[in-house]
Amino acid sequence: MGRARGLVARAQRIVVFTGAGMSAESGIPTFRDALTGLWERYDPEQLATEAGFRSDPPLVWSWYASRRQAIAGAAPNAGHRAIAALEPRKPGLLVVTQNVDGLHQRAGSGDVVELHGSILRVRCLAGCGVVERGWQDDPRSPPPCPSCGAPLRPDVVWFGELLPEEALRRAQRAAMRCDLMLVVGTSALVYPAAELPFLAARGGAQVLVVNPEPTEVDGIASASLHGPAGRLLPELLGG
Ligand code: BV8
Ligand code: ZN
Repeated sequence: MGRARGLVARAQRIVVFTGAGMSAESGIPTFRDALTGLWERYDPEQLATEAGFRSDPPLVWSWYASRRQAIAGAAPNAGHRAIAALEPRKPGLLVVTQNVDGLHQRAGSGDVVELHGSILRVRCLAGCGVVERGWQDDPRSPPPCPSCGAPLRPDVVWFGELLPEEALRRAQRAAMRCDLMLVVGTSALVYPAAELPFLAARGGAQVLVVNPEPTEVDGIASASLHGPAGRLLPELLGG
């Protein structure tokens, strides 16, 4: 832990890159674990696709409704809070997340790039431009678009879909410029997000991993802390 704390103390330009493990201690199942009970016979890469939604809108909509319910009942954990508390001491700190749960923002992080969108918004499936944060929520089926009547869909990035251009460009630029990338709670298997730690290392940054399990990123890491984010981040980032 001492060496890792030294890396944080010396860093000027920090990017914190997070995945589902960041929210595990808030009671939000990781992407791999999200398919329990009702959902265990489905493949996330089936449910989280436009084809999956078009083939069975009520099924996919109710999966997102069940995840939204879990998120509404959850709170940021000590890991989210430690990252938010570091911000004033490290001006320019940027959080780049694959999570769609909004917990970094609820913990007080002021600058968060949502690479894969947010489950707290919906947009028009037909792409007429409607994006909404509040809507008549019936967990059984997607409401119609108030403008063109097409179904509304979660404002997330589905597999096979391009990431929001500005978000991806901002994340890649920050990765190439940072001097420390903290990689928390991600298996780093989904692209192009998983490329970011490698971009940072190629740019000369130190890479610091926090994850109970070994991941693809350990090979390029200056240090890997094997344990839960909610326990380790307050120790690593605390003043
Ligand atoms: C695209 C939003 C252009 C939706 C998500 C190159 C090679 C191979 C495949 C591809 C490639 N390029 C593109 C692809 C295809 C695909 C892809 O990467 N597939 C993978 C599966 C191989 N990528 C795409 O489709 C992307 N779009 O490329 O468009 C294009 C277009 C057409 C054709 C080709 C290319 C879009 C990807 C985004 C999909 N949307 N989410 C929703 O949430 O419903 S991805 C979703 O899954 C998450 O956002 C996240 O990114 C990913 C899950 O990963 P993690 O967050 O890391 O979670 P996971 O459960 O895997 O792991 C949890 C980790 O936490 C573990 O390591 C565990 O040990 C750790 N942990 C557990 N507890 C704790 C902990 N850590 C700390 N503390 C704890 N307490
Ligand atoms: Zn519409």
